[in-house]
Amino acid sequence: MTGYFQDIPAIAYQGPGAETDFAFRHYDPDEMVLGKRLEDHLRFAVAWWHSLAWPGTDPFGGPTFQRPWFGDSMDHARMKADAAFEMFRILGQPFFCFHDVDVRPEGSDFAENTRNLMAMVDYIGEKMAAGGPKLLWGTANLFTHRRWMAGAATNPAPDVFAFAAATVKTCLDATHRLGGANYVLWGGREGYETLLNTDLAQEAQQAGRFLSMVVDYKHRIGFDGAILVEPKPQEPSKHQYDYDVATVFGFLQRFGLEGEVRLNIEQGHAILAGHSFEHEIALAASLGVFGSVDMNRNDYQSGWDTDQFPDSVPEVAKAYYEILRAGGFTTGGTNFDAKLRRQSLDAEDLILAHVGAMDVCARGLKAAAALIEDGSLEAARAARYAGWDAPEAQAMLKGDLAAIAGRVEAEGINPEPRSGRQERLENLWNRFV
Ligand code: XLS
Ligand code: NI
Ligand code: NI
Repeated sequence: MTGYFQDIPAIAYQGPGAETDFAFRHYDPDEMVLGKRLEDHLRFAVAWWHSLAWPGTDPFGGPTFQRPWFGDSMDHARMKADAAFEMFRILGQPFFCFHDVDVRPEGSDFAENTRNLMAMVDYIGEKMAAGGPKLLWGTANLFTHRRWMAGAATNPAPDVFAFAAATVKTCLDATHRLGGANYVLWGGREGYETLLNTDLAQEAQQAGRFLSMVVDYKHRIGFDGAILVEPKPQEPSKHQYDYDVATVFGFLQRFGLEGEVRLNIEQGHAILAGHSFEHEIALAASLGVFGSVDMNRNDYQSGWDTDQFPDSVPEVAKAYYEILRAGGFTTGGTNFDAKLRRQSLDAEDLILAHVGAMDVCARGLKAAAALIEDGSLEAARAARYAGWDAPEAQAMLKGDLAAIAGRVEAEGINPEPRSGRQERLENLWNRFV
């Protein structure tokens, strides 16, 4: 016991009329929505890095947080894990996520990193077995240490590629041992600073080979979780190769990996790429590669991945609508890849940030589910495309331009434009959200 969260009660659902801040008002894990418990729809996860490892720095300022577990020893790492599971017990969320560097101290070489990681995997495994949450995903941090400054898989130096491959192997082993439901790759340094020193073709080959080896190793050890790539267009690199869903899908196809790898889509990354979160989710679903989400929000004026907790029900409702349309999460879930503001110093800030975000997501998902249940929106969408059910329309998709031209002339086809009814659908949407 660290005692860090000692004055904070376990959070329970008390309904919208709750009289304390330390309660869920909308997230009742057992509430049945579309025939499934809300907890099983949302599959919430806490991110170890932002909640337990991030010290409150920003590009101009040093650490503002003073957690008792900050330090470089195994004792600190164990205290951090103790605090993590105390936090998890208070929130009662079903999952967590971590990078290797979040849970272990940095060693002097690869062997020491691996020893530290595996010792922490044992320690965390015991806590999970004692009733803690499950692992939604594990990942390797291949972006903070100076060795990664020119990339990990796409580094011009083969030794850095080797160190990255070895590190991902151990992180896959760790994730497998902890029963992870997924393994994530986010390539913050897989991009470039300047074209003047960059060989794009070479770096793409390295990235393709690297991901293929990850998939091979997953099968070799019998890890049955999903491999997920997390797109982001820039930050920290200038131009990241996993730009957005469309770009990553093209990359997967190029290396024959589209049946093996799915996507972890983050709200703030979608915005940085000039898309909406729901666009990225809907596109991934339409391509059959939707995996999981990193839930957060950016400050819309800053142009930076500010990783704030979600606070807008209408925004998250649009995301959950696309997730529900796609059939809901399978291995994936809602990971709060979100951090406090650096003035939010207190233990209770960490808890209340998650409580609020979980309530926002619950309200959003329930609104989206009500719209699905109502069915009018999907009926309108289906009606808009209904013409394609006709045999002549289907034949056209197998036909050729000359045959179609003949039919247009013979039948005197001269289409009248029809309303897209956008405002009417927006009105419908707003009756639910
Ligand atoms: C950074 C990413 C990172 C990944 C995991 O922007 O969101 O947190 O989710 O490496
Ligand atoms: Ni991010
Ligand atoms: Ni993320």
